[in-house]
Amino acid sequence: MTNQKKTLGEFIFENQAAFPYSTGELSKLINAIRLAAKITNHEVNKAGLVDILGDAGNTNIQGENQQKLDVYANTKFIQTLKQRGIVCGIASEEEEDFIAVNSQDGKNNNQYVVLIDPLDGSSNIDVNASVGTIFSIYRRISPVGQPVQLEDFLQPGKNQVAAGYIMYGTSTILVYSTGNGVNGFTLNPALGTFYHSHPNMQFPENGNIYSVNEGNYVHFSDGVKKYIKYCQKEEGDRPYTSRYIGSLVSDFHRNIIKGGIYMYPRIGPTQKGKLRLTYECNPMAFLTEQANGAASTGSGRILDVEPKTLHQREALFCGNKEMVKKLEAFIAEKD
Ligand code: P6P
Repeated sequence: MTNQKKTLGEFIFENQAAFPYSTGELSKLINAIRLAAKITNHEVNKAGLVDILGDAGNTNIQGENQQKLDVYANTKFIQTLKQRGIVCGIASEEEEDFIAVNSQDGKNNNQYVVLIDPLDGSSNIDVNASVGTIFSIYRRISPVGQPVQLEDFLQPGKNQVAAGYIMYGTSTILVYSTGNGVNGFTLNPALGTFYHSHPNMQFPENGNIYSVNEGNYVHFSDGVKKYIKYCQKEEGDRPYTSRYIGSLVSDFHRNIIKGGIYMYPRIGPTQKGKLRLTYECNPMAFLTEQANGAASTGSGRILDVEPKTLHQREALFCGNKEMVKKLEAFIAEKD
């Protein structure tokens, strides 16, 4: 079956040809991500067999226990991206500050910055649930030399030139967009090749799945609570189905295929979000809009938010346009 489908390499080449002005740098960058995905996949898939499971014995800058695979994925993606001489800087959930990448000529006029969550949902590793890598790519704003955090890394999500994720699940799939729709590529592990398995991914017209950690219900705002009750009410096409894996990439991937909304509202007395704006919310919001969906903070477009710090948190509601619109209406009415 796979021999009837294009490989990722063929897809990248054909799409690069569509942009004669492009220097092919972005294609090289996607190829670097493809390589890092294969390397990480190999480790994730055998995590149960070698002593790479469990706690790496230290915590990341978020104060979260770093799982060994988190550290491994972070190292591999940074190494691979550095080697290709295309990026001038890399920011990661696992690194307090961004990493400047010097080019061989020492001038560092590489044109892209990449922000990654190397292994999102890693608390699922020990229970063998799917996890993922999320990436976000921008053109640098500063002219040359060392990248500048404010200018280059804290751009609004609408400036992204590409974004995507790799989901390490029952199969390994790379889903990404360079601003011309969303496409998915499934890895044939026997050949080590990604095949174009999901052309032109779009949220279905109607969605009937809602994904939220209802254990936090008491901490949600009145508008979010009202929307959840709306999802559960027996009326018209409802009640909707509740599905929540606790892995953003996995919940998102199911919803883009079957139709639904993913919600991580602000919670607790400080009403802060959990997800990070720059390398979780923004890339998923870019993909959402490219797949004819909507991505909101609850009161505005995620991609319009001007980031203030590298690891700042934000609420995320993304999925079918109609579902997100309905949620925003409840928030506007109630909050
Ligand atoms: P909770 C994983 O830690 C993550 O960042 C997302 O992948 C996931 O959707 C969410 O947090 C799960 O958080 O609080 O429901 O366990």
